[in-house]
Amino acid sequence: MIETAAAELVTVAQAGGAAELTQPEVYQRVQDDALLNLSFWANIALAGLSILLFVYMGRNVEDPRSQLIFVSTLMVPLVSISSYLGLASGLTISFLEMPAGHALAGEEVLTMWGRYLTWALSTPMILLALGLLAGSNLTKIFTALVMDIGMCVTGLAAALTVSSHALRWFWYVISCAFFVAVLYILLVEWPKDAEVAGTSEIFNTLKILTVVLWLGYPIFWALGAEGIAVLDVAITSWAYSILDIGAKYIFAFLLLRWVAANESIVSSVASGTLGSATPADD
Ligand code: RET
Repeated sequence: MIETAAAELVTVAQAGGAAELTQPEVYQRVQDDALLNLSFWANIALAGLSILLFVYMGRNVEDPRSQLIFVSTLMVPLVSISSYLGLASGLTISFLEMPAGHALAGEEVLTMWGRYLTWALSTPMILLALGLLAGSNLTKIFTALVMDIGMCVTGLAAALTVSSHALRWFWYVISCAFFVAVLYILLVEWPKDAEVAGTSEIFNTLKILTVVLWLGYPIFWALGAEGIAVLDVAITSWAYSILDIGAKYIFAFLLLRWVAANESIVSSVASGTLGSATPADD
């Protein structure tokens, strides 16, 4: 009974175009596309170097809140290495047959779904670090993180839905709605908290960097093969990789350099913030 159900599932998956290529075959396709493969390995190398650099930068940090910012930020390149290894090995890539109505309807489109999955781990770490820097409270930090995870998971759903073209975009719109909540906290709530905490200068620099670069992701999704397909897969992958360099490594470097040099400011905002659910500025 269970075996019959499982066998039916496999047939359905194959009929839907998913999982038709084996992992070695996907890996081979990635190998054949030098540009795509290079975009993965460039990020793996960069993530490795960043980990070493950030550990070195944090070697003397003693304040627990500053250490938490370091750990949270360090998670970003750690997740990144895993994310790009998943892509380079073919583990987290599928060729999905696009539904009727899509610009590439009926064609197998390379879908790097591992990216969206790992964003659900790395982007909350970025937001946690920013929320701590802003001296925000638990309520706002929690809200930003869950909205962000919602954005990534529904973005994953948009990329993996092949039953209906309209539903792909429906998921996309839901993901954007989560994103708007994240943007609201970043642009409206946390700047006020950072003002009170005395971290507004660095916070505002990182806020602008984050908002501008993060906006690029949904734009490239929409223009790429998974969206309206005016850009091909390798270009989209490079676009994500370049956005990643700014949104992760440059962001993390600027943040950690500042935190390492200003531990006393970070530790002085600790008391009234994470430990309490009341707004930091009232
Ligand atoms: C998707 C598509 C659906 C709509 C939206 C998206 C937003 C993605 C973002 C990703 C940020 C990723 C980062 C990764 C760093 O590791 C999922 C592309 C709104 C904002 C910063």
